[in-house]
Amino acid sequence: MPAVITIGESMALMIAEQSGPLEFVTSFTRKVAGAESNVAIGLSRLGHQAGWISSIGDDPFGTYIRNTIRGEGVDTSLVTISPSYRTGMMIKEQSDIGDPKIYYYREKSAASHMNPSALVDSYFDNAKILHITGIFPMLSLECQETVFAAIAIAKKKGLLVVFDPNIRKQLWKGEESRRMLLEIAQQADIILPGIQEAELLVGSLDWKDISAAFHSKGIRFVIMKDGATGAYYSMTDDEIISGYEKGFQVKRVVDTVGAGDGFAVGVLSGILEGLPLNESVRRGNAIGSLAVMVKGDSDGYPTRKELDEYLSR
Ligand code: KDG
Repeated sequence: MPAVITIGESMALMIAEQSGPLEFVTSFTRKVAGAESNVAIGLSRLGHQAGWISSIGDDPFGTYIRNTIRGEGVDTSLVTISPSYRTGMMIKEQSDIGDPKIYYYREKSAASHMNPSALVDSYFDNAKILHITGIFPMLSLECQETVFAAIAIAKKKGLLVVFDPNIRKQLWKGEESRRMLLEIAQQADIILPGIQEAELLVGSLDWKDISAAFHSKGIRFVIMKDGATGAYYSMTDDEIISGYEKGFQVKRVVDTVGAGDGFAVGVLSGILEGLPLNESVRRGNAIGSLAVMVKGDSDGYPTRKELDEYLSR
């Protein structure tokens, strides 16, 4: 039974082998993309039991995704194969300046048609954490309902609810999206936004004010990513404990996609292992930095041995 449960869509990821506009690209590398399965994979590499709830199409990409994620040791027993819808796809352009452009082919995907019937109460029995991102509930109303139903089960069973807003421009519907993400955030124990995401959700403020705004909504832990620079953290107990953990410098950034999920892996694994918050955040920074040095979302996530070596350099 998993210690951490995630729910979301994963897609076949095609990474362009040449830089520049896609119309001139002739070869691609195939990988798996999906914020929630990234987190499950990262935790599994560190030896934690993680479960990923999803739906895939009855097609070769669906099989590839499920087998890859399962091969990483993630529990996929609640991944259904849809008879009616396909597996989503994502294409990544390569750019020599800045982050790559992303193209989604995910409308009408199997995962975007999931509904609360995908959830099994007893699956949550021995779990400690439910990890939700803002991507999945943006896909459809049914996905939104699935997220709220999962949170309700998690709360009933005493799990910590972790929410990473993971705002995606292509899925964003303005005020409607903001309201919905805030509604999820209000039910979370821990929120992991990037600074710009936090500003979008609660207004442009200084980080302490942003944390206070989230705390006033009942969120106990606010951990805010500041890119390569580091991350702020703030925790309400009897009093507020807050601080900043500096990021890890890397020689060359190849691709930042997947770094936020790597950060979540560090924080969540730290919490599961009872580390103090600042050490969990430091671990998040470490895994985020390992993720940006390679192309695939999760290829840079470390095993336990690799993490220990990296942290003790
Ligand atoms: O966090 C990484 C994800 O953005 C990427 O794997 C793709 O899940 C994805 C999405 O929906 O954009």
